[in-house]
Amino acid sequence: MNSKLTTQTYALAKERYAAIGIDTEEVLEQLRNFHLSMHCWQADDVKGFEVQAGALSGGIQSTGNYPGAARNIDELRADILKAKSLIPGSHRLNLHEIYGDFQGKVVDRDEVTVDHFRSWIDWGRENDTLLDFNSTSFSHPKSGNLSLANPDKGIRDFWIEHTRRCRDIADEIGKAQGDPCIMNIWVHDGCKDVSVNHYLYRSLLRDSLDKIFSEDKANMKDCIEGKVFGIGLESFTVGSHDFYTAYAAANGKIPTIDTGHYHPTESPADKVSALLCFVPELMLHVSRPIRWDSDHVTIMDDPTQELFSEIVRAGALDRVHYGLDFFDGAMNRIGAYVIGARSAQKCMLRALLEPRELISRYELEDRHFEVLALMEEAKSLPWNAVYDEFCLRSNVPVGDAFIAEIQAYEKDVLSKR
Ligand code: RNT
Ligand code: ZN
Repeated sequence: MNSKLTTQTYALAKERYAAIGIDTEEVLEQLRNFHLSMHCWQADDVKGFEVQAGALSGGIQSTGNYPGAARNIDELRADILKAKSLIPGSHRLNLHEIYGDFQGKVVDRDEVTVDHFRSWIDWGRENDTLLDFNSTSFSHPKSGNLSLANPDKGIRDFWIEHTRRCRDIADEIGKAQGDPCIMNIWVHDGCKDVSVNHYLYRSLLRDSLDKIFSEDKANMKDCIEGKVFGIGLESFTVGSHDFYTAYAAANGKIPTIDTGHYHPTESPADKVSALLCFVPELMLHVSRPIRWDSDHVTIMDDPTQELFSEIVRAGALDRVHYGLDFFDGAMNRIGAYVIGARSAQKCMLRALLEPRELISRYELEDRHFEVLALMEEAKSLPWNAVYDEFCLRSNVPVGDAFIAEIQAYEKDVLSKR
């Protein structure tokens, strides 16, 4: 699409929105301040760079073997920069501990330090990218079915030490970048089959978290992520949604809502207003579950739209951290990032463009016909012209022009791996 057409289409859209009281220039500014935290693990199917790396475990799986996965830190960094060059706005990078710069040395999880992330801190500074962080309890000989909730004190202590170190690293990253590093803790702990020691496991997880969080840190924020089940751990999950919700509310921590971690008919969006009454902030892992936590690439589907709309309607834009979390190995992985990030942005844009003051007023006056009519009308307003303008002003490809760029990158770079 040529830029003149984009500008003209935007001018018309701007007028159309002004007629319902929405200032698209203001919305574009809000969209510029909407930062996604791009998950580094889409580029290499959650493998990481440990010299001693084993197979992916912990009940998660990346399926597909499309060629071109990043094989080392340089390739992964190049891929992230390529993806970022096709996504408007400025975005963060979310690192897992196993993506440290280990320089060919075996560094066990209870030995990791900020030194293994210094080159990432430099990379972030050079590339204008703020970093977030995750401890990694899967894909390790001591992962088993239970880590922080393991009745074996030796194993439990190993993971406590790992997670404490991760908090130290996150704090150092936050300090260096002058912006809090958001650290997520997700552990896979659970049981494959019927089991009876649920209270024991949950008490142990609570005690491990208490130990991990015993020191306050000024430059990082703690998030805790529950889920329904993992592969091979189908019957019971220690860190369920209720467990972490209660823990977060009692301890002022940030719950992570991964959109793939609920029963298929349960609405992650509906949790936003409920949780924000009791916790300071939320972290999101935006994904697309298909029948289960399958981590397909985010698209503009109803659940994603509803999630972002709920955040905007709650006036909570700056109380939420916006992470992505999908890992699809069945298509061009850079393309997957770009589709997922742009779709999340489009959902946020549509949420921002909703004539919510008017709708809210009608609702409070019990005028339900008007509410429904306006919400239906809003769906077909020319939001896409605003997104195209955002891309144009951000110097990234407008519309489907990014497809050709990804095809070229595949031909020139990915296919040679
Ligand atoms: C797993 C969780 C977790 C992981 C990442 C890799 O079900 O969603 O967030 O996807 O830590
Ligand atoms: Zn997640």
